[in-house]
Amino acid sequence: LMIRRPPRSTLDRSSAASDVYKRQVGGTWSMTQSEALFERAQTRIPGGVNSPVRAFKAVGGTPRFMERSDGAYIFDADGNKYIDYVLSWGPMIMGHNHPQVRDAVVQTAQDGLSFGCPTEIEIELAERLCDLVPSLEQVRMTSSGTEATMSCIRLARGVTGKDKIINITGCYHGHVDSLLIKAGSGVSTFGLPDSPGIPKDLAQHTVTVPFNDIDAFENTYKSIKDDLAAVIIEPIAGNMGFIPGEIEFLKILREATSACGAVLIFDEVMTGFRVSLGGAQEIYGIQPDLTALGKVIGGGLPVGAFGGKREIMEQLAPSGPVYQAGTLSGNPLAVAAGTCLIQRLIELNPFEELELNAKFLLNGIKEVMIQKGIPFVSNQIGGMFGFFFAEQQPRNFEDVVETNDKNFEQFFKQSLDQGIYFAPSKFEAGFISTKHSASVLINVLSKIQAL
Ligand code: HOZ
Repeated sequence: LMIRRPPRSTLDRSSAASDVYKRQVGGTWSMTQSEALFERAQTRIPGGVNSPVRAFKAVGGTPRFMERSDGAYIFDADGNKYIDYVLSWGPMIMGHNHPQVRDAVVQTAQDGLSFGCPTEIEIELAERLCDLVPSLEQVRMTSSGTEATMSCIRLARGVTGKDKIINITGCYHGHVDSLLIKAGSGVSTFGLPDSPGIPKDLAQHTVTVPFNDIDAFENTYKSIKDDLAAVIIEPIAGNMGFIPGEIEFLKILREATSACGAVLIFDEVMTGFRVSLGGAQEIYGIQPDLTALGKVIGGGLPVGAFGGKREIMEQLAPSGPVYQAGTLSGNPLAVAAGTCLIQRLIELNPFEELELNAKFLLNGIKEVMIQKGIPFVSNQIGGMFGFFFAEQQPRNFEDVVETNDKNFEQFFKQSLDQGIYFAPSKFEAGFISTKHSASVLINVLSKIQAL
């Protein structure tokens, strides 16, 4: 069934945007549709977007308003087609608008959109997650990754009876009060390492340590281990660009938390079902006590989940005293989409191929940059990747800050003009899908060679 939008000329406009609209019907077309929509959006939506990085502030220019997507492509309101390396910030690992995932959602919707009661498909998804992710024995669904990490923190504090959290600088765990201290992603993009609105009394319980810095961790750990509830980390960071954790650093976190009875939390919202079927913890062979998931496990619908050892998870209400809940948690449409996508991933196990394709892309870009004399480094694992305009691979947030902003901005804009959509901030990671075939990659590289 095709639902057609009314022609633009009949759309009802708010007063502040009506000037924009008049200019359009007057036939001058002095603005693109994206520009007009952005102007209109800013009247009723703060900054014109529902999540800050989308506003293109770090790179300048107008965010493109999207209308539809298919496979490796997204299409904007002006009819432009882009090869997409953001992929809804990760979930679309088998391409946009995957027919089987879409069918699973449509079919599930025939029977109802939400019940606020348990359903069998929630058990199936929980079983699948526990089978695949090494450290999971029990799992609880949420509606976003932010809720998942927030719940991990509460549970860690609840089971340990302690308050202090070690958070790693540049890691981003959603906009959770306790975790927005020197965080990555949008907060770094906008230079807001400590957001207003977080009570000092709460912030004082979060201590930050640089990524991959064993000495700094050990010093901090020694001074607070008796009060330590949890250490939380993205084992492969995807919110200060893409930086894999170093195995020695992750091992130290595991040993130290076990030694003092604190909870080790891996935020695998990005890396779960993105770098391998078992996530980063499978790649490193390190099992956290709790894991936060999101993105791919919802197939593109709003979703999150957290899970871990049975003895910790059973402390959650209703089996235990730590309260956590959600009206739309385990929503049937999100669960159906996620279960279907995970099933396709199990059948295809595309992670090696995704990594080879990402590497091919990045090597191609590097050759172009070498010819131009522009320092460029890159990295990739499974279907996630990143690049920096720098001489050396950054190891932590402080290194990322030093990478070249001007070169990033120029590359981003030129690529966008050529129909290649990379994340609009150097603090974000890139994503590739099974639909980014050899011919798509060759097309991208020929465009980049012409930049
Ligand atoms: N949290 C995402 C960045 N890591 C941004 C999500 C969005 O803007 O849609």
